[in-house]
Formats: sequence, C-alpha cells, structure tokens
Amino acid sequence: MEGALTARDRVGIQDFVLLDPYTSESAFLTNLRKRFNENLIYTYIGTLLVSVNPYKELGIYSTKQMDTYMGVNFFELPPHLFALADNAYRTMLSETNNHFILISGESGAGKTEASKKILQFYAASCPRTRLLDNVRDRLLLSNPVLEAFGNAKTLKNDNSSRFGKYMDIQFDFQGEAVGGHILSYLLEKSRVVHQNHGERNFHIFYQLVEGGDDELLRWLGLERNPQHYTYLVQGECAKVSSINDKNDWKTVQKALAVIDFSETDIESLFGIIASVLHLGNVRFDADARGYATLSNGSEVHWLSQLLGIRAQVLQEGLTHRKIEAREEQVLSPFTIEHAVYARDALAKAVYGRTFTWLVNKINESLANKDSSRKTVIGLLDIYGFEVFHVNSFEQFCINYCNEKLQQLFIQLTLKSEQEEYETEGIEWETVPYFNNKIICDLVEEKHRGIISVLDEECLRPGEATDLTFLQRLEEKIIGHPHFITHKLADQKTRKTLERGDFRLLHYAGEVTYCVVGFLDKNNDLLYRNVKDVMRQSKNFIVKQCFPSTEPDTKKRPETVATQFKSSLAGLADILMAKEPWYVRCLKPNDAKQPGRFDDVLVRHQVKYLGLMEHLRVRRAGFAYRRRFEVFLQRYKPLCPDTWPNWKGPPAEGVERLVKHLGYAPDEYKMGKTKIFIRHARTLFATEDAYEVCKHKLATRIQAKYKGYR
Ligand code: AOV
Ligand code: MG
Repeated sequence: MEGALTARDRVGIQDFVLLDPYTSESAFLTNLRKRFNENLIYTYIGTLLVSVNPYKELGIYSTKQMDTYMGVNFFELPPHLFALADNAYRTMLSETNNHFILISGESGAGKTEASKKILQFYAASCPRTRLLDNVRDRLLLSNPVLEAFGNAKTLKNDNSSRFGKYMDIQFDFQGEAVGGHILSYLLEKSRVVHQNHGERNFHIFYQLVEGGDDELLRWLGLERNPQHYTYLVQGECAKVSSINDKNDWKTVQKALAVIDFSETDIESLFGIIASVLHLGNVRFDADARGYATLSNGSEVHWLSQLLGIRAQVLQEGLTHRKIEAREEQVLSPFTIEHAVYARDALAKAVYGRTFTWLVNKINESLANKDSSRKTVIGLLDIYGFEVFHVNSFEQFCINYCNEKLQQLFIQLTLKSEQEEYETEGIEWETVPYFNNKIICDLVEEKHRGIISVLDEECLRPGEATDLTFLQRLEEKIIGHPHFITHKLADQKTRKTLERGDFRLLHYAGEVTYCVVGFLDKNNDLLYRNVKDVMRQSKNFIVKQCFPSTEPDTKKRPETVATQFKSSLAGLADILMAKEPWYVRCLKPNDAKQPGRFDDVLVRHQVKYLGLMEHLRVRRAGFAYRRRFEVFLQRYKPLCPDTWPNWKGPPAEGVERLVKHLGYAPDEYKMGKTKIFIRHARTLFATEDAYEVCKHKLATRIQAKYKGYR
C-alpha cells in the first residue's frame, strides 16, 4: 500500500480533474513538475491534453507505442498525444462528423512536434484496405518540404514556424486516410531579406548551399558558403548545432520526389531559391546625378539565366520605375535607397508567391479525386505567441493570431459550456474567467481598431509615416485598458516607452511594438514595372506566380493586415463547424534545455492559457452530454425497458436506461434536451457494455440466420 502511495506521489496525478485540492495553482504546478521530472510530459484535464516540452528524445513515439494506444479507451492508459488522436479518430468514425485538434502554446512549446506526431500516428494506425500507401507518404512528407521553406531559426526556437498551417486529413467511411488539404497563413516574408542577430533565413537556403551537389550549385551559379550571401549573413549564425542542413536537404529531395515534383518543377524551384540569393547580392552605385546603377553585372547575369528574363530588362527593372504620365510611360531612375527597397521587395514577393505555389502544388498531390463522403480531422499548428527585444509588424500579426485562437478556445470551452448549462437549466455556479475579446476588438474592430487605423494611414501615401500612424493610434485609442503609448507609459506600467513604440497588454503578457516599418509591411507594394519584368520570365513557377492576367492595381489591393484578419475569420468559421480537441503546449524554460522546469515561467503560461479556469469548469461540470434521442438510440439495447423500442418521451427512456445501468444520482443530470454525464469514464463503461451487447446481438442474429439455412 505504502509502495503504491509513494509511486503515485512520485509521478503525480494523470488527470488534473482528480487533483485535490484542485483549485490551487500551486498544486497544479507541483503536479506538472513532478511528472516532468519523471519524464511524464503529458497530463489531462478531462479530455484536454497538457504537454510540457521535454527538449529531449523520450522514446515515447515508437510504432510499439502507437499500437498500444490504438483503439484503447482514453483513461485506460497513461496520458498521451496518441490517446487524444485515437479518441478523436474513433469519435469521428462512430459519429460520422468532423473534428479538429487545436495545438497551442507559445513559440518553442512543442506545437509543430505534436502536430507531426499526430500525423505519424494517423499514417500508421488507420486501416490499409486499398493501395493508398502513397497518400500516407505524401501526407507525411509534405511536412519536411513545408518546414524547409516556411520554418527558420529564431531566438526562441531553432525550428520556428514562420507561417500558420491548418491541415485537413480526410478519411473514408472505413477510416482510411484518403487525402488531405493544407491552408497556410501569412508567411513572414520579411525574413527573406532581413534577419535579427542570432536568427536565420528560411532553412531551405542553407540546405541548398550546404547540401546541393557540386553540379547543381555550378548550374545555379552558387558558392558553397552561406557567408557569401548578404541574405544569409545578417544574423551571424548560418551554422546551428541542432540543425543538420545537409541531411535535411536529402530529406527534402526525397520528399519532393514522392509528392510528384517533376524535374521541371524542381529545377524551377531551385532556380528561384538561387535567384533570391543572387538578388540579395545585387549592389548599386550612384551615377553622376546620384541615381542607382548596378555595381557589377555578374548577379544580373545569373538572375537572367535562372529566371529566363533578358539581362537588360532586369537591369532596367532594378534601377527604374515606370511612371504613367498622361498617355505616356516614362522611366524614372531610382536613388540607391529606392533601388535597394525595390530589390528587397522583389525578393520577398518572389519567395512569398513561390511558397503559395508550393502549398498549392502539395495540395494537388494530396487531393482525393473520388467524390464519396469523407470525414476530416483538422490539425492546426500556427506560430506561437512571441516577444523579442524588438517587436515589429510580424510579431503584431503573430500575436494577434494567438489572441484569436485563445478567443476561440474561450468561446468553445469556458463560454459555451457555461451557457449550455444555463439554457439546459442545469444548476451551475459560474466560473469567472478573463475574456480576451477586448484585445481582439482593440486590434480588429472596424473604424476604431489598430488595423483600421493602420489601413487608413496606408491610404495617405506621401503624407503618412509610421509616426503619424502612432499619433493616430494615440488619438483614437486613448484610454483603452490594453493599449499603452509613450504618453501613458509611466503612469500605467512605470516602464518607459520609446517615442516610436506602443505597448499592448496581450492575454499572454505585455509586448512593446516598434512602429518602424508598419506602413510599408502592411502595404507590401511591388512596383508595377517590376511585376511586368517578372511576367516575362521563362521560369515555369515564376510564370505561374506572376500571371499576365493578374488584375492590375488600379484598385487598391487589400492590405496585409486586413487580408490576415479575414483569413483568420475564415479559419474560425472552419473550426467552429467541427468538434474540438485541445493540446496545450507549455515551455518549461527559456534556454531550450532538458530537465529544467522554471516555475515562474510555467506558472505564467498556466495562467494565461486559462488552464485553471478550464479545470474548474471541467471539475464542476460534466465531461459529456448527449441529446436524449441520440443517447437512447445508441444504448437502448442495454435495458429491457427501452429495447427494442421506447415509445414514451425520450427523457423518461433515458432516465430508465441510466437507472438500469446503475448510474449514481450525482453522476448525471437531466437537462431540457440533453443528458449530462459527469465523468468520461462513466460513458466509456457504458460504451464498453454496448460493445459487448452488440457483439452478443450479432452472434444471436447470425445463429438465427444459420438456423434458417
Ligand atoms: P513550436 O512549434 O511550438 O514553436 P516546436 O514544436 O518546433 O515548437 O518545438 C521546439 C523544439 O522543442 C523542437 O525542435 C524539439 O527540439 C523540442 N521538442 C518539442 N516537442 C518535443 C517532444 N515532444 N519531444 C522532444 N522534443 C520536443 V513556434 O513554431 O516557434 O511557435 O513559432
Ligand atoms: Mg512551430
């Protein structure tokens, strides 16, 4: 007995719902820490999974482990990502509905790793009735490709996702994975031309330079040395000990082959990657009048070769701007500053559009052409909340995205859960929680929100600057409890703010944003004649990325922030139509080190992720609910009163049924239209009984059928 107690004491409790006293944050933290020290990184809050990044390989994702978790009830085994994945999968099959798994947590907390493990689990676990193994491989191999082009080393994470990713995995009625579809969200393009100290450009550049064979590099005109390229050296950390660019290059090559990239695709793709590097090395000198001319022709030579655009046209495009004067078009020369700006804008545009092309190409390869009904499990893995020493437009977008997901979580769990008890007339003591809607509104509200103000300033070219944007913000948003400017900083937080900064009090903490570059990045303009130049390209992918039919910019295109806002609203709609599952990832320390559990850091995350509130709602509430009719229809064979048909009111049938099954009185409550069951394990027991009963019934029917024969 004592032994058992010590063991339990050592490894903690695997479901926070069972923790006593459950309301204390300290007890919550102690339990997490205990488990973390025993390498037990997963803990449940009911069906929500909390995960703490171990920063080391634990050997818990083997095929053997996958087998162990396949088809086993949630609470019968220690908590695991596979258990959640399996449960979502089986619910999808039995209820024929769509699900999604929302993986959240700050940068470096383990979201991307979790999403990969879930995908691997599905690839390994679902039945293989037809020869569809290649779909499985494609689903799996789309990952290294997208990571190569969309992930990069940041100060927070050596493999940080710089785009948001939502992936639908489609299953047929037998539960076989038959296809997939990926939606990508706002890639951090600015990284192509600029990286902060200690950060890198996207992995693919280093992979190519380190891993590409000699012949390929010669063909692309590249040196085998990242130091040679302006776009790769700014962070001063081309080499990272945790990253093996050479090996990753090989993986990407194999993956591209599996997802149907033809020779032409691959040549064009790396032609583009190399072009971006050449573009970064294009330098300008001032001519006698102070206008930009190219310092050296060799880069343009390579660009011309790789993009299939005449050198002269390129040269002109990089140093001039076309202005329409009445009926005429006049070439106006750039200053050096302008030329550098246009060059970088082009590099970003080419890379960004190629990324979009890549996602589309992968989607073609994952597409399932047959039109039979499918159910899906969506996996959401976005860039986590991040705070750097200097935060810019990119962090503003990323952190806004995290606010939106937190809002979704609140709506789906804390809010709707409590509202449902109310409408169903279930007695309930309200659990208070912080609703971050106020911050979402601050960012996105029409006319008054930060994005609105930013867009308005973007409409005043020539007059507006980043600083006038900040002034407008100060005028419009003054007094908002989550917005602090230079003027208010001292009173509110006692921390000084620079003149060009504003600070937001996000759900996950304060972030100071520097407004420099906001207008530019939000406008994301590409000179029209640069586009015209690109349209002449003979490169197969560039041709698709700059189609000649592209609507010309007489009408203002939507700004980056506004596009992002609508794509996030679209995402929320997609998710709201599905059944949610949650993985909340926690980061144990800021040093990316194994074995270190920083109490203060983890406590902060537990707080802002709303885990205590979630636990309170779970603990006091009911893990499961079903409409009377649905519950009765499924379980009626378990009770003689309800089998084979119950003629009375459904609520009464359910009441008889659960009495017969021996549910304790406080284990369930009858609402107006639904039965609420307190613990998941009760429902699981009923489900087990149902399986046994179904089996018996089937045998009986078979015997009867045999008798007839
Ligand atoms: P993120 O996706 O949440 O950050 P990742 O999933 O990339 O974070 O995890 C960061 C690093 O932590 C990984 O590269 C691994 O080294 C380690 N790691 C994470 N989860 C595990 C695990 N379960 N087991 C072992 N190591 C792990 V970001 O994309 O930056 O928001 O933007
Ligand atoms: Mg990630």
